[in-house]
Amino acid sequence: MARRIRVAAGSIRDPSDDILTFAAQLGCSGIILNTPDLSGRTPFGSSPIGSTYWTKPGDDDAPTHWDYLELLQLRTRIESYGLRLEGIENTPLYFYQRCILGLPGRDREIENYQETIRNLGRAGIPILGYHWMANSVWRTSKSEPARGGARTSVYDHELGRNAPLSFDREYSEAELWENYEYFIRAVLPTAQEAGVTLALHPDDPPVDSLGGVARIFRNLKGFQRAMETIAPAPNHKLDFCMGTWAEMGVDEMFAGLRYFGARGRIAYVHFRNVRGAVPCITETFIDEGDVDVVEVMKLLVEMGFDGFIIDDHVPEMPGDTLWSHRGRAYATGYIKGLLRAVESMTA
Ligand SMILES: [Mn+2]
Repeated sequence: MARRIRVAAGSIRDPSDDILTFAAQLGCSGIILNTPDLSGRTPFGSSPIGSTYWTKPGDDDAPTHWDYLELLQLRTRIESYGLRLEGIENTPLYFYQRCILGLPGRDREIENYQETIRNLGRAGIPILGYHWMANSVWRTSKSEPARGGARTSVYDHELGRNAPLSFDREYSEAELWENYEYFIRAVLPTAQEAGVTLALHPDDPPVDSLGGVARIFRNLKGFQRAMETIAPAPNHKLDFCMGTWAEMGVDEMFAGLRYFGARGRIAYVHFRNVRGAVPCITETFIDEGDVDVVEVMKLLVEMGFDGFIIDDHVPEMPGDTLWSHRGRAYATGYIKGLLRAVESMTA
């Protein structure tokens, strides 16, 4: 069987010489950037992963779209290391936060988002990952003791449910769906014209509501509604986050993987593991946790998945860097070994 699945590096906000060199040394075929800072602003603080920080609508100094030349320079920089720029996941949240909440000004945000999509297409960057979390990813602990003295992240809804409202009021599930439909139907045709695939990440954690804002991408049914009823298109796919899907329950994860994998609707995979499901989940090393990762890789290969895989959140190992070079070297090596073994067994 021809090898079609690529292993890339991810969670990269700043494509520094150090990170790109490291990714090349690990044998990654490319990278995906996450919320790159193209304008000197830092909406997510030092790390976009697991952050609970987000900006509120109304910050008018903020840039509102990404420019063509910036994107092109990003791509040529990454290619100069022998790596492919697979895509970018997550614009800053404030690029489209009024859209999620259905606030005045959303049409202007949509125009800007469309411009970002066109510029991605012009710059030859084929994927834009996005999500529909108005208040980002939540964790109630980032210091849970893990294997051998590592630390990891936990979301426990018993603690998270005490959060104050994130915005001025509660936002219902019906509103979030209505706003989603308005947004995706406006931007998806632009993406199609531009040759860009939009890839949807699940709500992490996948609970009903957080800080008063409903979460709609928390089960298979929600994804089916988005991908088949509201916005079915060949360039509308999933950023299949194994970790977040497993937070819904391992059975739901496999159901989603089989359903969308068989239909060629998975653009790329966040390959990570967790223990437990909502209301309480703990992130784990890739080789522990509830998900049988061998089974996942076998399914991907059998279904003819031809996208790429990245590691995702990794436990914090003492002495590691902010980007987690140690943790990522372990996860990426594990993923590459697993892929090689499964490919050779199914050849
Ligand atoms: Mn993820």
